[in-house]
Amino acid sequence: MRIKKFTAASIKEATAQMKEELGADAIVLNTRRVPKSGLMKPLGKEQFEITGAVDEQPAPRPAEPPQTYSRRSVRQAYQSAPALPEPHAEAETAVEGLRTLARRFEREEEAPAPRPSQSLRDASDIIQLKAEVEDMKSVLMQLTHQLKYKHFGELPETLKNVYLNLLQQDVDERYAVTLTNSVLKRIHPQEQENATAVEQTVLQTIASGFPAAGTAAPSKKTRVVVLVGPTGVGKTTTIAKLAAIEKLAHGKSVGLISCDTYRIGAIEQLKTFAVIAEIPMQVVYRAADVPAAVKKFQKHDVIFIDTVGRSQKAKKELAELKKIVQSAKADEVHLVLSAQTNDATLNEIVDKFSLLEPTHLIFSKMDEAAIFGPLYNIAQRTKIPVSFFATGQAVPDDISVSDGMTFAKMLYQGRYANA
Ligand SMILES: Nc1nc2c(ncn2[C@@H]2O[C@H](COP(=O)(O)OP(=O)(O)OP(=O)(O)O)[C@@H](O)[C@H]2O)c(=O)[nH]1
Ligand SMILES: [Mg+2]
Repeated sequence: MRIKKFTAASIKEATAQMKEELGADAIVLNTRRVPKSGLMKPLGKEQFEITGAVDEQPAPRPAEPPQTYSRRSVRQAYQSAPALPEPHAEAETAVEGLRTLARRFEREEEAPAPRPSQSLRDASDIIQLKAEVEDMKSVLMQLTHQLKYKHFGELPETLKNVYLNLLQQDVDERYAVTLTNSVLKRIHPQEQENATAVEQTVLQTIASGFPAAGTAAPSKKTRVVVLVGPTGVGKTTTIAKLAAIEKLAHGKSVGLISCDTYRIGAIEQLKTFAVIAEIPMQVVYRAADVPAAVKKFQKHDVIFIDTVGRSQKAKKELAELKKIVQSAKADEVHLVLSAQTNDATLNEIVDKFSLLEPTHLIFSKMDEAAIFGPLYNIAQRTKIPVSFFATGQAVPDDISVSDGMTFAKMLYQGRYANA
């Protein structure tokens, strides 16, 4: 047996080399990827090595089997042969029976014996098949790699990394393309290979495109602020934080209204806070009672209205919520979105809650999120100003006014920066 290794850019090429040198009967014993020596190029930096083998002399036909038969094979052949006559039958019939038996043995002998190397060949075929699949995978990967950059002309490596990083953070492809192109336009050509300068430009580009709402303009009129959103996203906690900040940090007079008479314990949750913070609170049971409650706080600077959490799929309940928002004559409707929600669900929530005409988005639970691409996508898609980032359970500390640069860092660096 002759064994030889062949190295080429693809399995196919290496196999062709093997067949040419060792002949058509050669088989593949093994394949592996090997790094290409010399300069590493970004694409096609690997080669494939196959180990081929061939029998130099054709295997001799197995020797004629001796004309003896095991008892078992004789018995089997006998059993499957036409029934032999009983011993007491005539001699000619017995002879004919023996002839039939002999013919069967002859037929068995003529049948080609399986070639001993058949299973080896099968194994070799499987190895080769696997290697070809690997080969195709590698070509596909190269194609995908090229397709990823199809939107761009020549892109420096640093900018390719920007694009890939944005995709990794689940930024929608079209926004990632827009961002990368904006960075390319903004950055000085001499800085394009400077990773730090590129990152700074990326952060500035994300920050300047982020729809931060900024702080509410001072007003003599009472501001009526309603928080709405799916269940458990942090509406009540956020209201407690905001009410405490308005009162303690800004010295405003605050009124609280809870419309959540649906969930057990919801009223108590806000009431406990209201008592501690010494903020007056009203509970309303129907949309029709909202105007009276608002009127009661008409001398206050801000009124926060807490609503029951509703699934975006609950049409009837969302229509009820709309009545509350309308009865309150809300100045601001903040839709609270949890940072843990995926793209598709966020889209559905925003679509269904658009019935309530949200004026702002609040991003909650940002401290628990692993990536921020979905929040970026929803902000870009809706262009609804983002008012606050809620970043923990502590009242009132874990909240901040939304800010483009803070968000840019979280998005691009893929982690909640506790700043
Ligand atoms: N980690 C983290 N937890 C939060 C945040 N905001 C709220 N929570 C927690 O989330 C849970 C639900 O908060 P709630 O304020 O009751 O949520 P809700 O939207 O009012 O819930 P429903 O009224 O039942 O729809 C509580 O355990 C809060 O402490 C946040 O920004 N980060
Ligand atoms: Mg609540």
